[in-house]
Amino acid sequence: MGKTLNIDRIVLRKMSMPLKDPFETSFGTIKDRSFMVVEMHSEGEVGYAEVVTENAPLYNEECIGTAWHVMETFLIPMLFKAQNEIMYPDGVSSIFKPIKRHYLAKSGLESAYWDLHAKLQDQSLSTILSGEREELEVGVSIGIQSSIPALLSKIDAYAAEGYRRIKLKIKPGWDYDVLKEVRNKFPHIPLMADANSAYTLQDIHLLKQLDEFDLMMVEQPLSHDDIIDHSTLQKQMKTPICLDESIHHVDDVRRALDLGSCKIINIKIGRVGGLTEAKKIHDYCLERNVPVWCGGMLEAGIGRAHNLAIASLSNFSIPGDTSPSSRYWQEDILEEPIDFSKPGMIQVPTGPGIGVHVSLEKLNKYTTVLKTYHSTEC
Ligand code: OSB
Ligand code: MG
Repeated sequence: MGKTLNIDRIVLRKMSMPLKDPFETSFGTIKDRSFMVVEMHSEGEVGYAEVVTENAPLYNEECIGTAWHVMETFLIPMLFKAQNEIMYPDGVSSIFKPIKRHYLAKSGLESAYWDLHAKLQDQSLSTILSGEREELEVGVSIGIQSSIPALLSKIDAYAAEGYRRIKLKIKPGWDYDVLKEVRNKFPHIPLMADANSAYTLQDIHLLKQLDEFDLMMVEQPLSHDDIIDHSTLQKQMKTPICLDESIHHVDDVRRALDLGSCKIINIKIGRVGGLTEAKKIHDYCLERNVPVWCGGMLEAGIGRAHNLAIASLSNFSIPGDTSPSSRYWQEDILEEPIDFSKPGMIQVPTGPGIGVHVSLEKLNKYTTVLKTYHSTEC
């Protein structure tokens, strides 16, 4: 608790970073990752966060254009205006409450505020959030490949690196036969599939057939905004359903669990509007004995570090999409990239805040637009 934070300026950056390999999902292919970085300055410290959206609104309804607009026009002025009333970082989400949705935009500012707060307290973000885990098991998410042999060799390589769980992206035409061959070749590997909402209840026959493969879960098989049809599907499927896109806050989780729409929750800090809601969802799922895991959004090092902090909470009992920097980047924006501590494991940073050092040189190298907002202007 304690004194309020005095933010003197906020910097928004639009970033573009080349991925090592294109990443294909049911909603499209990403070659260069576009996203935003938020810097929040106070007393010589800087809180950082990423806004994990893209140029186009394909994962959800937000894109960089909408996020920038909503942050610049509404969220940043609201934050500057009300900052003296914020006694603790969880107050930021209350300030943003009048603005509907725009979770990824809100999360960028809210998460930067948490980092800044933790740094000014000289404590790690994990500690501030009451994280208990020091080292995390890591899974990998593998995009749709050009052929099944190409996929099998990718899985081989990631398994050899020590990843504790393999997640495969699926879509109509890249599903049953692919999973069958993967299961034949890797009978014991912890395996799951993520459809990014590519199916409907008309595909129920096919989805039920996935029960053959002993998957840990199927992630978001049906529409991005649905919890009703998922409940129908879950009643007919043995494999646990995990919701990603459909979950924005703890009430969504309550409704989904009450309806029996899923048995596992993917928590992404961005998708739920920031760390406060992410922790709420974690705590609620713990009460209801529902496991959670930390999803990924092709983050650079700043977002990766935020994910490690939240994933250090006790109920993150399933390996997350919290891979080392090298999974996606030739060069990350950190002085030292995030790496395995041992195969398949990553240590939660213990330094102040997100506990990683951002390289200003690399940050600038991949910045395409930069704008600074001063508290006095609002
Ligand atoms: O659905 O989890 C998803 C990447 C972009 C958008 C949505 C998703 C993903 C991933 C990648 O699966 C996870 C990662 O960052 O490693
Ligand atoms: Mg997903």
